[in-house]
Amino acid sequence: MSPIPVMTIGGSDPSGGAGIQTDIKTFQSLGLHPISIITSITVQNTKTVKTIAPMEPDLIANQIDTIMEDIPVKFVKTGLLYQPAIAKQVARASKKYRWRLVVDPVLTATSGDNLSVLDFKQEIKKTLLPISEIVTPNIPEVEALTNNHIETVEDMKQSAKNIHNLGAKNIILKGGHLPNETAYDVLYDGQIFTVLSLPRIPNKKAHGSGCTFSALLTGFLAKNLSVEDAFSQAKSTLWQMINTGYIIGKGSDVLQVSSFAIQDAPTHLKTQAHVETWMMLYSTASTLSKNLPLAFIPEVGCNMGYALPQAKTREDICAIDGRIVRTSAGPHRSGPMRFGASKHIASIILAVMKKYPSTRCVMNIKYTPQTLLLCKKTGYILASFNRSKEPHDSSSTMDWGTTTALNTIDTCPDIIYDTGGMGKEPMIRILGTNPKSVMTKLKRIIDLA
Ligand code: PXL
Repeated sequence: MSPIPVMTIGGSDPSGGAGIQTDIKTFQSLGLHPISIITSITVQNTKTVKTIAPMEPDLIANQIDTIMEDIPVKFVKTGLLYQPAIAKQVARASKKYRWRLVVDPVLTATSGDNLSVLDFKQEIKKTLLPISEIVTPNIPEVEALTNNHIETVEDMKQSAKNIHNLGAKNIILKGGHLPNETAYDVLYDGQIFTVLSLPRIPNKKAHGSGCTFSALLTGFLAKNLSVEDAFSQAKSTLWQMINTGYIIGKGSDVLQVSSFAIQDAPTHLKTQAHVETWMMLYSTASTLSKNLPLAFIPEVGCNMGYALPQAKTREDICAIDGRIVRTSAGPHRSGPMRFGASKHIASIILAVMKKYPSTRCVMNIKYTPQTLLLCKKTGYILASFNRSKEPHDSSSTMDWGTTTALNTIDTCPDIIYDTGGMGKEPMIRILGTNPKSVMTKLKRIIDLA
């Protein structure tokens, strides 16, 4: 099946962080076919926008019509349009071709530079917002469009209503500019409000996040998600793109727009503790999946789990959804970090935490007699269990085995191992307070090998 074509109409950002360039990267990363109509050339780097040269509106219309003669585009996002005459051409085309339109009402850049001419705001209120499926203003933009002053989530809701009254079907108001620890975004569909929040990622001044967010939204709509689901996925994906963003110049960060960020986007980071747990596991598992020697990866794969403080259920434990597996190209992490992802690892951690609440992290490595010898050489405390002793009515081997091993000594071990059973691979498990301490223990074992 060929990829779905999705169109972006916006400005060129030669630094590659915002505008058409990030939209193309976003669509491509989602497996969609990017169509790009350039409305303007901006002269900018990661520090500043120097000038904007708009294209002739007729030339823009000609690009659009020529594409539409040929390619059946349904999903379109607009970014930097700059001039009323350009907005008019886009509105004309959207009506003619019955687009499902996402409008990012770009007025100013993150750097504070102006990205529209004076009467542009009035023009889009009149022609573009009334025909859009989703409008995605940020706080300064919605303040400019509504003349409201916004300080709270309640203010955001009121302004979303005001934009809805202009005719837009859905409004997603991005709250990132408010000075909160948590970034709240509000979706209003004319009836209900959906408020999503994720903790702010410290020390990131991301450029292009507005463009990328609306490109993600448009892409997820094209992939047949509902507005609400597209909103939620776009938000967590953008969060991960910021989280893994990088510095390429002397100014703002650039997002990491890639299929990896889309794959790894977190779900259900409900509290700051969830975020911290997820982030530490993510950074450790990313290192592991690059550097773990294949000889230490069991046949069933290697997993690492890290629990919230006071974890009580499997849902409180974050682990790799899938595992780190062996491939001929090296170790490969086959899925993202997710709370509730591993029943196996969760059973072990929960059993350990009942007795030693601060030991919240476990990973399993391949058992060989040699590796067990290395573990002993490190001076680590070892405990073990014997699968053949498990009672028939035991409900969880891992819970029983872990508890049994812990009961053989009166301190928390660094290692719990078992030598396997009928059809069961023997296994070594490294315990620690967090992913970093487990990594340190693993490294000492590897270094002895
Ligand atoms: O983020 C708004 C925006 C849109 N389009 C282009 C930009 C920017 C911000 O810098 O450069 C081309």
